[in-house]
Amino acid sequence: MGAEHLPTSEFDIEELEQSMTSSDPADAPEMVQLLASDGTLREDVQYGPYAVHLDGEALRGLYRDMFLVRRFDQEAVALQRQGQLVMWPPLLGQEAAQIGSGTALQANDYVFPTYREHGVALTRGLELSALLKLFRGVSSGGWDPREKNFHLYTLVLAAQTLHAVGYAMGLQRDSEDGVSVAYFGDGASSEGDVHESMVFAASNQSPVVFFCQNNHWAISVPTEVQSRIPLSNRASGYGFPGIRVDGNDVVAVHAVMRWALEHARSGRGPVLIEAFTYRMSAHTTADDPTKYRLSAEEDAWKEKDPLKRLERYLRSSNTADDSFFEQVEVQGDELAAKVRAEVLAMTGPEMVQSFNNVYADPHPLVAEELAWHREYEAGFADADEAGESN
Ligand SMILES: Cc1ncc(C[n+]2csc(CCOP(=O)(O)OP(=O)(O)O)c2C)c(N)n1
Ligand SMILES: [Mg+2]
Repeated sequence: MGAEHLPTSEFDIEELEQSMTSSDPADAPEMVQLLASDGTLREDVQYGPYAVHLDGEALRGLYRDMFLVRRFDQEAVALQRQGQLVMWPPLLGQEAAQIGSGTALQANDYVFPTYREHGVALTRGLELSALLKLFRGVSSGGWDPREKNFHLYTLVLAAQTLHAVGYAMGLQRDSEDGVSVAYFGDGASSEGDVHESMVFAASNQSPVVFFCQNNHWAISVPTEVQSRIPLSNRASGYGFPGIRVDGNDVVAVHAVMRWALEHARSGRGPVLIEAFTYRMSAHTTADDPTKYRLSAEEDAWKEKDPLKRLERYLRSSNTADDSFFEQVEVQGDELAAKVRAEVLAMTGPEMVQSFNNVYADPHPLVAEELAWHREYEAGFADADEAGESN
């Protein structure tokens, strides 16, 4: 076992990594990249045409969205640290994968997210503070999914991939035009639900895009443990296209997503996109990544920061100047202050609500338990009064 990996790890990561690199290089997917790390644009015959519509204003918009969701995420972490949220899954590092893909969607497309798709939520026009209701424990959802075609956050790994395919099959049967999009992680790719989803989607040639954010970690388990081959290669086993895209390149993600949506929308069936990115922060605020990964790895990915990369391009091409970046920072602080005020004003549901939600109709057992609970709570009222009189 490599010394750089935890002795508690059950896996020989070095051996796994070697077995991946020693497989036939012809099988290694090319990674689509349109904006190189140094901030220069690249030609791409297949996907380049899907990005030509991105003029200066659109590129500045992509940067603004990435900046705003990063600022929102930072505020959510602070709120959790101050005891205002129970926990929070940060998206730091995945802004390009989410903003690039979300901005390629049409209003009638339908998104089935995991619990980390804060950037996609922003592109759908959700009030970002609504995302925090679940994590403050005041709601089991937080928004009406039908308003923006953005389903509730799903914490049961990969369950939403089945929902997405079911929805896509419904679209086919209703002759509707939208595309269903299933977001999921590299870890979730090991779930049986993903396999079943892909089989059904392929068999039905359903209009669904599987968008896998390979952020390299499933809590403390590295991607090498989930798959011996690049994840995007799995698509060919199901019989549909799989594309690996540089997930920290917002332009490439946007272009590849547009291509995939067009493919699905035109009746040619599903597509798998693997957005190759990195979770720069902890899995959630309850996690400590220093226990299972090296800071050298984190530092290497910091160099590939999606915001810095686009900033380099915007500056070197004179598409944006200091005043633009200053303005975006002010907007970020305004958003953070708004979200903070909204969260602090959120109050929890009455306890009776939990009992009312058990069955559609009244039930004697629930009524009995509610009566017990009321009596139990009333016991504290006596204690409070006694406390006050002392
Ligand atoms: C069915 C199921 N098994 C286990 C878990 C516990 N769990 C929550 S997140 C997570 C890791 C998921 O990793 P990945 O799919 O890569 O997504 P990421 O968190 O990296 O975005 C696990 C194992 C769960 N929520 N659901
Ligand atoms: Mg992951």
